[in-house]
This record gives sequence, structure tokens and C-alpha cells, in this order.
Amino acid sequence: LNQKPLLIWFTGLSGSGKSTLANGTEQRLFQNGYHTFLLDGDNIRKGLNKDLGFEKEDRNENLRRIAEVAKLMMEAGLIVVAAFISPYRKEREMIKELVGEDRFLEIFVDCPLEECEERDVKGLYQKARKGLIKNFTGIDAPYEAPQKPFLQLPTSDWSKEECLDKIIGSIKEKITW
Ligand code: GGZ
Repeated sequence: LNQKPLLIWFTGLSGSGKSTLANGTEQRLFQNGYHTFLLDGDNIRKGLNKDLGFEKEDRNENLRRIAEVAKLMMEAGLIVVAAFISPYRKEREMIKELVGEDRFLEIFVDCPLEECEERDVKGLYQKARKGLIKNFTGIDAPYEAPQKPFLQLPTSDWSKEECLDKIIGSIKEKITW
């Protein structure tokens, strides 16, 4: 299988479904014989970036390091799947410039704040509303939605499987020579 190195980048609010869809995408690619690697908060913010918080500067440094790691992995030939809030348009542009425009697929996991907050799987929105967590994206820190993403997935209207079908269908011609 002659695969192209690629960075599939999921951006969206906390609780929008980024990790679920990134995991599903990676699984489907792996099952089809692709060499992939998943980068998300679980393996990055607990390890390489455990010194970083959620101030604007820290988020930017978080993403800068992730982009450099993704770039190295792409040099090793991997398809990298990444899921980070990545709230600032400018930083997402930086990542695109770093890895190359033609190798960066931005996927906007588009779930309304109201719904993310209602789900509140980890109880973080409630804590943010009470002021127990500062700089929480969507509450007291901004989220700048992509204007021209490669894909935009309305996760409040589509099922997980519908989203994954759309993702795989759309990236198919981008991933092999
Ligand atoms: C946003 C926060 C915050 C604040 C902790 N703001 O839903 P989660 O819990 O599992 O995923 C969120 C994760 C966001 O980390 P990222 O590395 O993706 O963010 S960024 O790209 O902006 O650097 C959330 C948790 O960390 N979390 N505090 N204040 N999310």
C-alpha cells in the first residue's frame, strides 16, 4: 500500500465529538492497512505537554509542539490523526504552513456550545460556569470556527457512523498515490 503522509486535524469544542471521530477514523484506516498514529489530549497533554495549561500562550505552545511531532511522524510516512480544540484560527494556519497545505486536512467538528454544555460528559462546563476552571473554551475563552475547513461535520445532527462514512469517503483519494 502506497500511502501519502497526511495530517487529519479535528478541531472543535470540548465535548463536540473530536476524540470519538478521530479514534474511529484511525481505526478504519488501520483496518484497511494504513500506518497511522493518533495524537490527542490523552497522549500529549499527559506526557510531552504536561507542563502546559490553558492560557493562550500555553495553548499555542501545545499546538506548536504537536505540529512539530506530527511533522516528524509524517516524515516517517505516517497518516497522523489529531484531535485538539485548537481554538485560534492563526495557530491552525501555522500548523498548515508547517506541514504543507496539501497535506493538512482540517475537519471542523461542529457541535453547538449549548449541546456540548448539555452533554457535559466530564462535568467541565459546569465547573467552568462556577468559575472553578478558568479560560474554558466557549465559556470564558474563545473558539474561532474554521471558515473553509476541508470538512464540516454537524455532530448534533449526524450519527458517529454517518460522520465516519463522510470522513473516509472524503479523504480516500488523498491518502494513496
Ligand atoms: C478547554 C480544557 C480546559 C480549558 C481542561 N479549556 O473535553 P476534554 O477536557 O477531554 O478535552 C479538553 C482538553 C483540551 O485540550 P486541548 O489540548 O485539545 O486544547 S487546546 O487545543 O486549546 O490546547 C478538556 C480539557 O482539556 N480542558 N481545561 N480551560 N479545555
